[in-house]
Amino acid sequence: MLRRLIAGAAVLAAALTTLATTPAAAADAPLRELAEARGRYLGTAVTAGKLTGGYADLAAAQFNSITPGNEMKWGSVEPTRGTYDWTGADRVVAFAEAHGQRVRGHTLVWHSQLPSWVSGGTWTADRLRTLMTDHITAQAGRYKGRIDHWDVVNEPLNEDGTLRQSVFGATLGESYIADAFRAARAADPAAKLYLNDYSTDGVGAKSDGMYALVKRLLAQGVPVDGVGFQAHLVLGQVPASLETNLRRFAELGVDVAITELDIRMTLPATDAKLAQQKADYASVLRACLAVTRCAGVTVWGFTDSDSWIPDFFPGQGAATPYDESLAPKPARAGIAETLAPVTPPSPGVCSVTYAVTSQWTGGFTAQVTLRNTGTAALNGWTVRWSQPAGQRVTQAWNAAVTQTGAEVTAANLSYNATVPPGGSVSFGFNGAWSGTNPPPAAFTCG
Ligand code: 9MR
Repeated sequence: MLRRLIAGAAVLAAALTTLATTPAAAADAPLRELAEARGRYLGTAVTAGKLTGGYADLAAAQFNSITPGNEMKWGSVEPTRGTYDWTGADRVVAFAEAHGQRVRGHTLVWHSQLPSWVSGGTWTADRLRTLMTDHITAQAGRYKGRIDHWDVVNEPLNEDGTLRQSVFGATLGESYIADAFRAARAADPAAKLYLNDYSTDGVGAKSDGMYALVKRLLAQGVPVDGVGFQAHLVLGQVPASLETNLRRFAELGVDVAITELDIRMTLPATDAKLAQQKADYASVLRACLAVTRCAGVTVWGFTDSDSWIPDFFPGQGAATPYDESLAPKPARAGIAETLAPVTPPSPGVCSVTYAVTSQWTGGFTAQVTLRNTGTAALNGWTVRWSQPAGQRVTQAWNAAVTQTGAEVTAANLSYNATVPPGGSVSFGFNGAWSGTNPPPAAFTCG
């Protein structure tokens, strides 16, 4: 239940605004905290066997969503029919839960990394459909209630937007997609169910095919909640239509997410290439922030030592935000600066982020976070803002909130008066609105 609420909040986070953190200061904040304040998640794919030491520390500190890079693929979990090995998948899920991270389950049905007993078999349509739904029921059922998003079907399309003739497509036609989603919904009703593909990031033949497919599935009542855009990109070639493309899918009534972001370059990496990569990461993040239904961004490995690129594209690499020794690259700053609070800085000691976490006719809930960006502890604090459209605070928690006309003042309570340097405190309120519910233009804090 809690997981649903958190996921819902991310999607509904409609508005936020802030004061007083410079991009440079933001670069020091954990990426997961910056993303959360913008109503998004920031995720990474990980390798279960590497989740120790500095790799684990960074994965835990910087990201609030985890995708197992390989451990949930059919070939990993069901190498022989009916015999499951959950070791790697369990390890990743346990790690995420221990660090307050969501899990993107990847993936239930894919033509690749299939065990040979599936890919090499000769199947009647009925038999293959049963194998597929049994697999989904077992895997989604095992992690029921613990997965935020499932990539139910991965890479269903050819480059021209037609159905890939995988063992599933060739044997079952498009109907396998609907059957897979229905089986996943039955096995884990709380998970958001995604269709995921690559080279669908910009508007083009393949994404047009995906768009038409999603429309058909929704028209049939198939429970598709989201579309994932892998975004395995090439340096300097972020599609100009990325944001437009995300938006047109969102307008179909589904969530969207960037699910496997990396930006590869021809090696060696130079300062100029790394600067371009920083700009490219920033523009992908900006596209997601610009589309309300973009739930978040996942990088496909956060360190260059854990990236698939050098193996698959000889001579290329350096595609992720951290280098092989786990040091941050300019791309990491590009992410941080893009996620940083949006209002220009003022020379203050604190910053404020504001997010509407849910909204309904006449009412809304907002969360406000004050962060101490100074070097001394705050002992007692207030946050002030002006409600731009007549909104009224009706109830507040974790702060004493008063409103006179449009002017609102929130003050600490005794138990949360002290905020150490770099620390933050959050409070929330319910409000009433009519007409529109824009965020406050600015906050003062101190
Ligand atoms: O990162 C994965 C790599 O370790 C595997 O060798 C590879 C096998 O195809 O799969 C990689 O992840 C893929 C993901 O599951 C689906 N989209 C493309 C990714 C890169 O190949």
